[in-house]
Amino acid sequence: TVTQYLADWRPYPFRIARTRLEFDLAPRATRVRSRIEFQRIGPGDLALDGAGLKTLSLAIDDQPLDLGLLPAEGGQLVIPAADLPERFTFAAEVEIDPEANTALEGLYLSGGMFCTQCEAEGFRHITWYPDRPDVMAPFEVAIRSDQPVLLSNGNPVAAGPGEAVWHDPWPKPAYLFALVAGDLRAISDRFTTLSGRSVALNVWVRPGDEPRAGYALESLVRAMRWDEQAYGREYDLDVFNIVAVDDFNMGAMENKGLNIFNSKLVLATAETATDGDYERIEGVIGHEYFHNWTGNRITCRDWFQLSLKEGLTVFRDQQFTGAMRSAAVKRIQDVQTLRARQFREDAGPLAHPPRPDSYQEINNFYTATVYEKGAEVIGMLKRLVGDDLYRKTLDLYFDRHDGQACTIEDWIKVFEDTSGRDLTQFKRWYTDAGTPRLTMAEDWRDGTLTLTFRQETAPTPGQPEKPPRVIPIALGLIGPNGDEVLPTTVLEMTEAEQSFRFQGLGARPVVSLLRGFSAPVTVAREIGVDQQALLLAHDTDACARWQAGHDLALDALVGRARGTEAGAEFGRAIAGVLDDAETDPAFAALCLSLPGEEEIATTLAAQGEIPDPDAIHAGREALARDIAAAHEPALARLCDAMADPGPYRPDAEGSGRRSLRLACLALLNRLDAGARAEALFDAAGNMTERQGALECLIAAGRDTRALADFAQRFGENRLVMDKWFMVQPLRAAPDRAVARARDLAARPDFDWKNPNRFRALIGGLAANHAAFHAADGSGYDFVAEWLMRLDPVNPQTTARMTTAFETMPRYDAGRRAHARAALQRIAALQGLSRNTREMVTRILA
Ligand code: HT7
Ligand code: ZN
Repeated sequence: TVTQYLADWRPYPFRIARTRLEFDLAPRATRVRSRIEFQRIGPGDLALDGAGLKTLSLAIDDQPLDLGLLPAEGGQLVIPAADLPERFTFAAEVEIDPEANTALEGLYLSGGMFCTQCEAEGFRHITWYPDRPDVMAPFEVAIRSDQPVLLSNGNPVAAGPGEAVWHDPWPKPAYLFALVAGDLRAISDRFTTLSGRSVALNVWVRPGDEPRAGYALESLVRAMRWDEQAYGREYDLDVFNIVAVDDFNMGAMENKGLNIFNSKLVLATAETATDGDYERIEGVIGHEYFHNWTGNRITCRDWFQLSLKEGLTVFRDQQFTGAMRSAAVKRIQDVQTLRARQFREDAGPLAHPPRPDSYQEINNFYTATVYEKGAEVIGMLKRLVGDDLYRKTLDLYFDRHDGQACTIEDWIKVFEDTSGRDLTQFKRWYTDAGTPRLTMAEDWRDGTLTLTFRQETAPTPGQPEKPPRVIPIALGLIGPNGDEVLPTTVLEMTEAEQSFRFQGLGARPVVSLLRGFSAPVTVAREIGVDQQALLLAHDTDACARWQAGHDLALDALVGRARGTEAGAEFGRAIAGVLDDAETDPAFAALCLSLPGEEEIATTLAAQGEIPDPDAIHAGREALARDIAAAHEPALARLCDAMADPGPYRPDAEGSGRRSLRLACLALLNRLDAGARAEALFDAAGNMTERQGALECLIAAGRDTRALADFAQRFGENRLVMDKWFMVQPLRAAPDRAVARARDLAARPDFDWKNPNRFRALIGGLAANHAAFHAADGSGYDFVAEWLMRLDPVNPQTTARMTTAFETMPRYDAGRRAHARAALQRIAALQGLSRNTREMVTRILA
């Protein structure tokens, strides 16, 4: 297996003036003819990437090349520099088999529709090409097929029966190439850009799905408008096409002018999609659209720089969702996701920095660290330079680097140039793995509060030393009567230990720490429950206020997992939340939703204990029951008060009310064994309520009728049935979940080659903490069995799902032995993919 190193990057010795492609589409034998106009710009051979191609001919300036030049085992085709003039046209004709392409990388078939996925290195499965992001070219693409709709990047040039020609004038790397051919219908709109250009917008779906595509189209219009207002970025082609496909390895792909989406991120109606689905659709439509500038116009020099486009684009989509909905709620949700996914990654064997310096398989680096931590790093830069300078810096970035393939250094440099700061130390956020642990000690005397911070980062694989980083610490001070005595102030910590002094204070205040979650760090501080309750009641910063309640809940849950009766303080704090719930239902719902079992396990592990999944589950159930019993009347009243007054709207207000209703229901469910949930399930007017009620019924073990009813209503709808497959292993009692997952896997409609269905069932079980980590190893065995089955079919999805095992090192010896044995069985599989091998090896190391 070959390891790629950042340090080995060398410039490509040729520029491409034009790339022309001709496709004759056929499911088993598609012909691809290419003509690529090269011009030398530096010394070196011509190296072209190819994989799984049946090469029929090769030529330079129409002179046939000997096919004996082809590499024996796939890989690079190298034509020596001595055989090449300064300028030349390379031509190739190859044959590929889209129907056999179950890996969904390159050109493949999804439900009879031809589509492509070329990021990161899929284009080499289509034809011979310099498949690296720093080689950019304008593309002209001709498609011949009997499929009615033929799409590629850029603007349409010509279309006739059985043929279409597309031209993309914007130079792009091969990973942004796309082609779609199928029986599709569009719902359409037009958008007039800031400078007055009219753009045709189309969302293409299968016939019959048109009524479910409206929200995606509206989201696109909102995203285009927002990018003009917030970043001054206009769209740059005559058309913008989005296509929904059912078989897709990830969420969506930003191909220039032709975004391809997993259909679950396009199709939605109130009856079939939850509030969460709607929010994700809006966010991901925005994300892919925003890539047009941060990713496409300015792309990455090499794949080590992936966070340059992904971190920035996630940051932009988070801002967009915050602007469209509630900024505070969005921030809290993002913090929850970061902690659940990225902190977990940073704490385990797969830890890596946002800019890794080596990899074996780049597809394994589309991670929470590259995406979500990458976005946090940008948030810190913005906080350090301020909003106005951030905007100026981004303007400079777009001006200076438009049309280029860039590095993280280029990105840091624009900030240095606009702010005059030296960001050498800040760059560690990109190069160093691990989550810094911030501790704060307080000293109070004579009206002066001295805060002493220490930062420490544990070693991560390959990085034993962790020098201190720049940490922006946003804080405020709350007086004993609840008044804010110091508004938000940003401290810049640069040393391993540093003190900051606040003078002239009348009475000892409570520190509202890490406001807005100003840095991706964990925090340890001495704080009493009364102070936490004061912050929960009075903090002006929503993030810090939520954090105070969350910490109270976590303390209680950790105590319960240890077998104590902890939770009285949290119970009292809940009374205040319930009293105030109608002021901001979405916020109240966040406070009422108990931290999950995985987070409790993480907290125990961080305190040096071995988490016991069964005790965590039992303790959490007991606390939920006690809270419900103590507050039953208020919970029941709120649950009814939050019923939908009018037609369903997937906006912040409506979804906030529904989330509060479901949070109350989940607690009451512990008392009434599913009685209320059953009533809501039967009366539900939308999928948010129906799914929420169904999850409660499964948890209560009262689900037979509801599951049958659900399958009867939605049996024909793949996306809705994915939910049905997911919630059963996820919400079933831990001692029954594996058996249930096995039964579901035996059903004929468990179409496991479809990534959405596979992730629903296998991922559903892996997310049921106590079931996946069952002491007898049955959860590990089930997941490993299915990963071994999927690997030869779809290595990318298999490899990504091995991350279920990344927390293995923190459990007891018995569980660790079961998990290791399961991973070793995967590692021993004949012909195991490079993707999965890399992941399993890193987890086992
Ligand atoms: N940039 C896109 C990444 C992506 C992808 C990567 C590997 C394999 C399949 C993939 N599909 C999409 C999506 C994005 O982050 O916007
Ligand atoms: Zn992206």
